[in-house]
Amino acid sequence: MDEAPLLVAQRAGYRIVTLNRPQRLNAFNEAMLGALDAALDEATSDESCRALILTGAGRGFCAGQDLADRVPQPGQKRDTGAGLDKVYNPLVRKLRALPFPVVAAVNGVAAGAGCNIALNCDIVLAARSARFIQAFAKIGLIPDCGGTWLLPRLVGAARARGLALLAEPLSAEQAESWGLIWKAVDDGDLLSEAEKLGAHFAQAPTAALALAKRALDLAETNTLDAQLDLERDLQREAGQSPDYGEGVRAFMEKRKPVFSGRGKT
Ligand code: LHQ
Repeated sequence: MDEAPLLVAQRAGYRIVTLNRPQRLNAFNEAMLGALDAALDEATSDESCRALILTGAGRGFCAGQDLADRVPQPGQKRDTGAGLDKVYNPLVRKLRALPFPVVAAVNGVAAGAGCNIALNCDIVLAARSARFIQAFAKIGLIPDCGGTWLLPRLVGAARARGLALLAEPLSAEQAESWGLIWKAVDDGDLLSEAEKLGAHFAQAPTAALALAKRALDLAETNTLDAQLDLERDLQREAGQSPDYGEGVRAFMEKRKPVFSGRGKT
């Protein structure tokens, strides 16, 4: 029997999801994409899950779409947009809307859709030996999975164009210094650092973090005026959560807060 293309490990308050086709650098095939979609749904419906770590098995994080499944045949009518419409775009939307923080632990090369799935995570940690490649130009495609939206926002127009048009690998350290990712860490520390974040988020005011994620996403298209109104509305919602009361009480009592993670009751 084939090995499962995705592994899910439960920890106290968070899950580790591992892309598991190491012989293909965890390139996405249909089975893996379906399993990833289901794993996101399961994590969302588990109230005790307050963070997710996404990583890869073996020496790569993810090499993007498995190209062996997409070899164009002569005379065949091709619609490369259909795969985005049906699978990748809903997956990116779901990933970004998760109601808890998502940490990418990029253990090795992240290319094509694999790179952009990582960059859609809330916090991106990368092993120092990892590389980020907008590989699309090498096969005559454009950056997808939100790449053309994310890149200029994360690293600015000039670097976004360089990355998209040259498709050269970017080291983890360069990615950190450009602001593409949160941090590069020593290879041997990657998973422990990611798990530290998982454990931290497992005790965080999750509902407020979900609202902060939503506000930051909407800020990309809002005017300052609209964003001030949105902050008012979301702050009102955060203020009705039990965690707000607990956070302030704990501060006044000089103790560590015990957050439930729940939203307004
Ligand atoms: C692979 C792959 C791979 C299959 C490595 N597929 N086998 C959207 C819409 C519609 C259609 C298409 O796709 C998309 C979204 C996309 O993601 S497009 C972009 C697809 N990805 C790429 O173009 C990246 C292709 N891979 C590479 O350029 C290299 O493998 C990188 C730079 C990632 C890593 O290079 P190396 O470290 O030198 O490893 P390698 O090339 O030797 O790869 C190891 C094995 O993995 C090798 O198999 P083999 O049997 O020879 O050991 C590769 O063929 C296989 N592999 N990526 N995407």
